[in-house]
Amino acid sequence: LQIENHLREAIREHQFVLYYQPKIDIRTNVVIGYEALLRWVRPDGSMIPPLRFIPVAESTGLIVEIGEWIIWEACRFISRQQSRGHDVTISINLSARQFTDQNLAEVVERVLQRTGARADKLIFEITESMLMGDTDAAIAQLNELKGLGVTLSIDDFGTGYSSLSYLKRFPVDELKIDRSFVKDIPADTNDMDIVAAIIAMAQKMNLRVVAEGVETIEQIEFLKNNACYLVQGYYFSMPRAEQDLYNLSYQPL
Ligand code: G
Ligand code: G
Ligand code: MN
Ligand code: NA
Repeated sequence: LQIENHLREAIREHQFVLYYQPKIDIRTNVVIGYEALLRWVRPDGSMIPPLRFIPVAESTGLIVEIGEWIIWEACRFISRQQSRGHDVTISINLSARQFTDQNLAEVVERVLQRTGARADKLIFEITESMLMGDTDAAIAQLNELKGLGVTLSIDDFGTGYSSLSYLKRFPVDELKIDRSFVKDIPADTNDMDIVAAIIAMAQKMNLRVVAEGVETIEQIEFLKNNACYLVQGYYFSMPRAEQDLYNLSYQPL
């Protein structure tokens, strides 16, 4: 209950901020987009990691209100980037509660209209488990979102139970290979086989594929050799505050 009250206060007192992690095309080292990651900054300056409060926000339903703010903030970010002439995407993580919310598409449509953000620059990340329960409802929600022109992505791919053939039933555009399969490349040949297989199958299904948690040049070489060209990870950048994005040396400004 205490953290719940703190969360309400955090919403009221504007203590949430979005950090942004670049998504890079490793053929050119160009930043093609960012993933928005929520941060809670307490008045004393300390930062509370999302894993400590998102589960509470989810179980209390407060995530819907916080999530709506995230959508607004991310679209305002796109809009600012557009006016700088930066044609970048923004990826937003959706929680299960948000994804099942009947008003989600309506909210997204309104925010796109009001901010002038281009729908095709907005990507929603959902996890495999969110597609599992009520499959028909999930497909309906995905279709409603797709109808707005946004892009849909499966986050943490490989950690859930869905097969690629199962995924075929869902109108998604992108797979993000979970960091756990990337982190031990090239030491773990088993993980290398798994990642190569995911990339090959994603290509056959016409899905864009993104590798997460890339930290070393060896991992980048491996991904390039297997024709996965979109990556995120500490090798390029941790998630950063917006004002700290503009001095990244690899960004072609
Ligand atoms: O940087 P990192 O510690 O940000 O994120 C930890 C976890 O919290 C990740 O699984 C991430 O998906 C989740 N997370 C981060 N930001 C958000 C957000 O805006 N909404 C939701 N639902 N989850 C988020
Ligand atoms: O679950 P999701 O993929 O949305 O969350 C991404 C999480 O991974 C965030 O907590 C983010 O800070 C973290 N992250 C991003 N890149 C790296 C990386 O290269 N190494 C590690 N250890 N974590 C990363
Ligand atoms: Mn994510
Ligand atoms: Na992930």
